Amino acid sequence: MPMKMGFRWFGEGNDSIKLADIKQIPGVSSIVWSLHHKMPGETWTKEEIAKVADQLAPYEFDMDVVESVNIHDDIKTAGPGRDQYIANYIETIRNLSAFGVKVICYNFMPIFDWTRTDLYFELEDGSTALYYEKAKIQDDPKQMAEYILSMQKDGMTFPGWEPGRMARLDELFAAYRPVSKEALWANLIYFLKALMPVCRECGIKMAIHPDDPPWDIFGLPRLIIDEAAIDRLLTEVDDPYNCLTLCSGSFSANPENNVADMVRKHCSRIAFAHIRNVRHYPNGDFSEVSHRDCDGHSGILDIVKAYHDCGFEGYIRPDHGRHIWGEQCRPGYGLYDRGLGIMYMWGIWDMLDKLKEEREKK
Ligand code: CS2
Ligand code: MN
Repeated sequence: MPMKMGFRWFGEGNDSIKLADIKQIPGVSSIVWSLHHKMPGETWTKEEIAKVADQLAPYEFDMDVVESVNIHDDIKTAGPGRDQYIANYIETIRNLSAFGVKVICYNFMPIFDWTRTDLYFELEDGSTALYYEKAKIQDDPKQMAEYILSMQKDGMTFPGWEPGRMARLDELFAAYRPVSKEALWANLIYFLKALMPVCRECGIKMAIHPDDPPWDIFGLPRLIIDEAAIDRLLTEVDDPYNCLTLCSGSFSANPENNVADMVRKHCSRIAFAHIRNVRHYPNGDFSEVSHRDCDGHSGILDIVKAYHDCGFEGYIRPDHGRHIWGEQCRPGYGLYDRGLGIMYMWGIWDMLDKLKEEREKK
């Protein structure tokens, strides 16, 4: 069985892209979905999940991968509501399993999800892409949050950037102030240990997404940033249902991280692969670029080859793409460049299959 190709879709009314268009990208079998109107901590009901199942059914897409069921700040800070929110999460897992969900991608980033300073940075070919300018992420988180929120158009939500939460930034920073990196680790492990028995029973893998970018920002500790962190996470909760969403773009924003090595070392615990290419600038800034290996520094060829060598059978998706051909879409999530990314991945994969077959014939 080969890897299973997915495409992230933000849901009816929350995405400019139609399922019928995704259907025309070769080889996509999974829609990577979520209930984007739910606040972190709320239980997802079977009725709400059933609506998405009904939308996907005519296209024969599976709903095996959810990205994300976001985690309430009380779970991350060990706040007063922690156990109640964990109980809600468990109920959501049970409800998802009734629809055959196999993987939940989530992250444990404090306050902010992915962080960028320019969502439409112009590349030399006239396309635009997400950009991170180190100097701008130093002192004023509010300015950065305001910028990101100002980019939300047509009532579409940005996961992890709920306006309700962003309006409470002072309160949130105060809640995280006593939470050291070690305390955050302890809270993550507590959460996962509480979930594992239910995950085993339901056949659902928890697949953590790395912190993006993989370093502390605005004094907030970030955990899933390198090889040592992966080792720690997989050892402290050594369970086949405690898995990774290995995001090549997130990890490779730090040039010290070698994503292909991570794949080779941890393939059996990677439930979900995000493929994205990043270009580094000498001052530590980075931009996102096309999936083509030579356009960036992430090592896309090595990474895809590592998955192939390991016989990866999990789910994979192109992560962010550029904005090309005048497409009006959510930042990073257009149809065209992600479609190109998929064809690039299949190109590598199919050729590796063919070479393997030829070798075996000899
Ligand atoms: C995305 C994330 O930036 C990225 O790489 O894939 O926003 C991802 O969706 C979340 O962190 C998952 O919880
Ligand atoms: Mn990602």
